[in-house]
Amino acid sequence: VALEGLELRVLRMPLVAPFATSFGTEYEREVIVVRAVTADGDGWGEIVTQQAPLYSSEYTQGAWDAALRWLGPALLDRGRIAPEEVAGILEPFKGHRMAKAGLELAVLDAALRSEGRPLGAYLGAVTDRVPSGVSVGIQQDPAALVGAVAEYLDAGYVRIKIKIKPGRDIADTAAVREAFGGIPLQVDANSAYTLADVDTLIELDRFDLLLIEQPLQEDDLVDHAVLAGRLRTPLCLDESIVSLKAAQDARALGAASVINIKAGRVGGYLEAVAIHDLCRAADIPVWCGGMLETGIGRAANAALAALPGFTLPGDVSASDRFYPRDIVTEPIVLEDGHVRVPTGPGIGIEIDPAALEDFTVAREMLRR
Ligand code: OSB
Ligand code: MG
Repeated sequence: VALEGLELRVLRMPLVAPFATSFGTEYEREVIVVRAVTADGDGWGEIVTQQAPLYSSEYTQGAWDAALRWLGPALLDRGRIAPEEVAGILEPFKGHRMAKAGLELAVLDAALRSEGRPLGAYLGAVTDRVPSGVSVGIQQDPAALVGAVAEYLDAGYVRIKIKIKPGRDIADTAAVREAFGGIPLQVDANSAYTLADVDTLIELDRFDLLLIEQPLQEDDLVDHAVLAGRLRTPLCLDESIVSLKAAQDARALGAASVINIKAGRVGGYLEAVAIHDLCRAADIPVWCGGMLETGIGRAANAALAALPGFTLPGDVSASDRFYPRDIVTEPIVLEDGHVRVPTGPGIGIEIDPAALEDFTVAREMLRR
């Protein structure tokens, strides 16, 4: 596409309820929406950073600065670019993978829209709908957690993931297991533990979990490999898998038997597909993670999750799991426990301009 401009907006979107993890509680979603302005029309992307660098080192104002100061200008300098060239152009700039991913997605959406081609078909989707799991935040107490999980099961979610942290692990998991029996259940620690907690983590083995997600720090690949050797429950990495190379290293070390793929975390949907391909060849099951995406990223994640290696249900939930009001005209909905893979050109969404405007708190336009 002939890239003419990049418009970036910081949005603050109200959440239906606060979302608590081991690293903190979010009361509203702060996110960056990218519009790629091209000679052939617009494309949309989303930078999935959060307000503070608590999940990873990236955060909204950092991504905003990197995108406006370095990444955006590098893309605009090129003029005509293909989506497949974006990662290479941005490669000299270290890190800032979420910012890169959001920019790449906007260019990709613009390019595919201009060709009338859906993102799913482009990425290699093999199904028209994907099973939908839900990530449930830490609640007031285990009883409240059981109440929250009951509502999601009633809504039809086919897999439950609960967030855990030291002191809120065994009893929470036990309460959900006791209340709902053998439902597909997994836990996510968001790197809240160390190897010193191995006894607690081994206790989780008795709950027959699908997996334990990211118990240790992002850069603790070797410790994860040690831990994997002590656990019966499959160990899944999220934060640690920042790139295809990290996935290769995790595989070589035996640090993960399952991988959560998030396009934002790894620098884009194309890198995400490369990780999918590696894992598929290596028989490592993958699933599609989420970052509380708006309808833009949510629709794109549904397309990614339709690739054949995504054999576990992802955190690809309906818009109303997080948002009373989404910024797309057709919010993502749950149908029989599944989310439909969009079939329209590009990501397959249309932006609701009024909603976008209402949530915008900052706006910058870069032009060629
Ligand atoms: O670790 O998967 C995570 C949300 C924000 C940051 C990290 C994570 C999450 C989630 C929610 O678990 C996933 C979603 O439904 O978007
Ligand atoms: Mg996670």
